[in-house]
Amino acid sequence: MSDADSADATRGVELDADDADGDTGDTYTGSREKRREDVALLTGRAEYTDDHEPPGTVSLAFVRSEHGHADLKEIDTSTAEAMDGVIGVYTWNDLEASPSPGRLPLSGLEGDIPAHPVLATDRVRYHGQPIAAVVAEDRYRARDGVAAVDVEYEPLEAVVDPQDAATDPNAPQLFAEAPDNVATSAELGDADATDRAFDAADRTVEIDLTNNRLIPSALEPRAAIAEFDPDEGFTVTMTSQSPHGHRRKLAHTLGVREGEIRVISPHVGGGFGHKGHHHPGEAMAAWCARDLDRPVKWTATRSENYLEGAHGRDHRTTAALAVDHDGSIRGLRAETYANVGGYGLGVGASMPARYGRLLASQYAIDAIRCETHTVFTNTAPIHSYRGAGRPEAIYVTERLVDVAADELGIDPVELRQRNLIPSGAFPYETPVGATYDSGDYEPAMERALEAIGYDDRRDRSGTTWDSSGEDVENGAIDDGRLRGVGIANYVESTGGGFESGLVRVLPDGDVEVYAGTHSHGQGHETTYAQLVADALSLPIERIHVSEGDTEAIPTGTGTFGSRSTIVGGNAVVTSAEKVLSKVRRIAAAELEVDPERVVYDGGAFTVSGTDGSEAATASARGDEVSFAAVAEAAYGRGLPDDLEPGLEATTFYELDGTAYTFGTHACIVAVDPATGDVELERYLAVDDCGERVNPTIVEGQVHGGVAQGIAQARYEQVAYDDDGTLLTDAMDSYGVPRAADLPQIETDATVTPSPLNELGVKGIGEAGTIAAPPAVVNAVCDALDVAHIDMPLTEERVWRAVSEERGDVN
Ligand code: MCN
Repeated sequence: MSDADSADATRGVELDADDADGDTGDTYTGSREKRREDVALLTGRAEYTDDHEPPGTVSLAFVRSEHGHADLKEIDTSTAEAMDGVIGVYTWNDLEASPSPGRLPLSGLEGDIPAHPVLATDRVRYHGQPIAAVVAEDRYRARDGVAAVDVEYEPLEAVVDPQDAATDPNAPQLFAEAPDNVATSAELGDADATDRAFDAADRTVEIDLTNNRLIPSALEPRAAIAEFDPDEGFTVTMTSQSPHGHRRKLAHTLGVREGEIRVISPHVGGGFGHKGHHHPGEAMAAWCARDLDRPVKWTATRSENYLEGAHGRDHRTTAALAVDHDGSIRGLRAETYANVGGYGLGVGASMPARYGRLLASQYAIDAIRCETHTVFTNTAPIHSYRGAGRPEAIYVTERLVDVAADELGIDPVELRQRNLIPSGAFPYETPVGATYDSGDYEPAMERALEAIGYDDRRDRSGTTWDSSGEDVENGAIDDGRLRGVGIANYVESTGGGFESGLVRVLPDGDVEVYAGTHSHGQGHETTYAQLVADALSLPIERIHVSEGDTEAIPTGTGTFGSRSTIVGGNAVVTSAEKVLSKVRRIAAAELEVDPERVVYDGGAFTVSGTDGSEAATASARGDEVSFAAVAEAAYGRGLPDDLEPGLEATTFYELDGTAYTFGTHACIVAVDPATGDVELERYLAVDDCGERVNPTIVEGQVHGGVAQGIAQARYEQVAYDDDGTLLTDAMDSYGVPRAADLPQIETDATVTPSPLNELGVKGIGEAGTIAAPPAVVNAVCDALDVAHIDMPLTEERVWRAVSEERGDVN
């Protein structure tokens, strides 16, 4: 895209007054359609997995490891087996004796590292790992059965910190096949070029930081109900972000063919990544259903979800920035130890791609070098959690930039502006292998700075505002708190993989849309309907969107990586266009003219032409044929000889490249130095995800993501003790914020279309989780005038930082 094109392509969407909605008016796409799914969700009519209970359903519960690391000496199931209502008790021996491999598929790991067994073999590697399964007539008796299983452990020394696990020669080794507990190592960028950049730069700025470990806290815990029929195979109703992906992985674990499994996923109450991963619970339910010939249900308790559901983040990073005195960034270096937990669930593969490739953020940095080591520890498996590598990367860069600004005595905004990739440089290739498709960073940043009143705030940051003089005129409050302002720029890689979209026109003209993605809060039922209604010029009420059933839907990929709109959206639109071209041919036959003469508008076909031709005649007659009449013709009479009956099309859409969403988030904090309490006085997000299908849904996505980003910055921290016992196994110990803990989130947008797809869209689902942590931490560090505090910024940490800064504590 040229400079001029890019400038034209960027148009700000006003926050205030009449323009506030950014609604583009005459099309569904770009309008603020109300979310169709919400009526069912809000009135309790929506069916979730646990609501499904076929006749004869029995309950599954797990005996879980009480230790982080231990050998299993003996498992005595005899008492449980004899209990009233208990139907089956299983251990690894039963799985091993069956034709099923009984292990979750490994992905992204090198060598012969054993894959996660559904039930532990002879050793457990994390607290909560399933050891035995008990099936009983109801969930209470299943739990009683679990309590009656006696497990004899021989505890082993545990390691929970990934850097210790990889670098301490005395650290316990989890797998003989993974020396130093390292699952994978990856390098990105040119080491020599980076060394040269550091040698040439005026100075080096360094930081050591932790990206804190998190647990996804979806409202609905994971659940599955598995049914087995010897003729039909398995039907697994489950909480899934990726029904086809789960079918593939279940087939692997059960040792059957994909065609023998149907996965149905009804409404899903949030996932944030972890319902895209393959865990033991769902696979065991399916295995038991086949063994017992009964429908088997498993619904995780909140604690089980916390013990075993894939966690997120958990990086230890040492990073450095090579900068000149004038603020030019010449190079960046990062070395990261990333925890993968007791078994790898595939994070090894996504680490370098998602993490290292984002380290340039929005800056033109000549040389970047990133080394990552994914490391086994005695903790729950880690996988992608909303953002999946991007929040970790952007946090490193945006923190480094603030530290550099402080050391150089340059305003952090000025330092950012000096290094932004210019709008004329797109597509832009970073030194770590990312090609940014489009971007125009300056306007988004300007909007954020203006809206937050940056210059004024900056002048007064790090000071307590008192009631004298100018500050009062500027609205300052005499409350003795320290104010700070934080800015974070970000980019988010979106898209990836293929997606299926099927559009079927029924004989009465109604339209069914099927997509291989699966909404679990994102609102696809609304946004896909908007896109298809426009593509077919039909009222949106005629469009019916379905996801979540592998039998009804062509093989797809799923919803993660903020890919649904850009890949799934383009798939359904392409199918709609294919259908429309057939509709046009049928209409032409009905109107007895060439297809080129057919004009489609407002759901009806007419004929253009004034030249005395047959078209002109038809036009003069005022001939018109409706979309519904054409649909009917497609299934019956009047079809041209060269067309087969039916009116549907399927597309397997793949994006050629990756679309990079971007933006600037800004935040103002007030810190009470006496207590360490932090109040977010304002939080403002300016995001650019290209064309917005539905601005309200986009803003909702930003709100949710920012809430989770603030949660990471301020409240959430998974804690294990040295033995690998999970201390934060419930919501009373894990700090999920309540609504009242969050500020009003203000949103604004610029629109820079992606040239990679006709809709011009990019994803938005994870932006908030990426930008919010550095925005908040930058603001608090600014207020306290300290270089760095690790997340979460608990009162104690903040109070200690203030006190240390003032020399009050040692
Ligand atoms: N959208 C739009 N215009 C755009 C981009 C997106 O109108 N330019 C709309 C979409 O049409 C869609 C929504 O915004 O309705 C999100 O779209 P997209 O960015 O494509 O992301 P996905 O639908 O693929 O969702 C995935 C993303 C991820 S990776 C996680 S994790 C996540 C998230 O979305 N988990 C969520 N949002 C969540 N929201 C809820 N409520 N619950 C979760 O678990």
